[in-house]
Amino acid sequence: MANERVRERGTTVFRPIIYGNTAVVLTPKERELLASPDHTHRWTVAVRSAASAPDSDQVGGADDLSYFIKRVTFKLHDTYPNPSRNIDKAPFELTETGWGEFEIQIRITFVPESGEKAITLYHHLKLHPWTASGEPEIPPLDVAMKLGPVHSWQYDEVVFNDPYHNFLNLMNEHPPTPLPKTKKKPIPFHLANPGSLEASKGGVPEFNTLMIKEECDRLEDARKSIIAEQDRWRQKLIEKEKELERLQKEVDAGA
Ligand code: SLL
Repeated sequence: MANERVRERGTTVFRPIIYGNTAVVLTPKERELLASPDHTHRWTVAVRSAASAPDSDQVGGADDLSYFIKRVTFKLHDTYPNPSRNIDKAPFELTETGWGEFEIQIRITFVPESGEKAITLYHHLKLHPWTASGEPEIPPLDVAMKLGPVHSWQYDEVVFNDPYHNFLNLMNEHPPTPLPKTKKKPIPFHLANPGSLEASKGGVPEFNTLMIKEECDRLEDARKSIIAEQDRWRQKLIEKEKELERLQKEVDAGA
């Protein structure tokens, strides 16, 4: 087709995604049934749409992302057999068992009509609960089990600049489910401490637009404090320069 490879210059299209993992402690029974009895956790690493499906107990994943994602490769720790795992259809996730945390390389390949290069993200597989400071870093398994599933998710946006005309059409045919305005479930995501009351009632964290606002506020506060800090140091520098000038004059007068 004649128009297929025409780029829409100056246009940007993006899709909100989350990537990360959930993990649960295996029961002694489950461990007995495993080929590797030293494994203590079952975990799922995933790339999902940011919005959660209505009434779902899953973080994110309202939309099927296979209209623009062709493959997700999860590169696991070398202690795993065939550590490079390709997932070629939605949901782009992988469930495994293991005993240790490690960095997972997540490579996202886009559909060929996008003409886009693959991107690589990194996620630290989180197995152990988010404990408050002062507590031992890794609680014993029986304690961790009572705390419930561990969640560790990162929000991101996949941005395509100057997309091909056809690809842009394809993207526009699949608008993302918007994030909810407020959290439906009363559990603050970044404090997704599985020991919380909400979690014990089965609450699951969810990304929402309030979190975007909170992040903007944090950035704005950081920007202001950097400016204040700069002013303080600039003032100090001016004072020191004046002092230098004064001392230089003294030296010159004495010479
Ligand atoms: C650590 N640096 O020492 C990390 C490595 C490796 C985790 C963690 C299963 C391996 C298998 C597994 O959990 N590997 O038995 O297949 O904590």
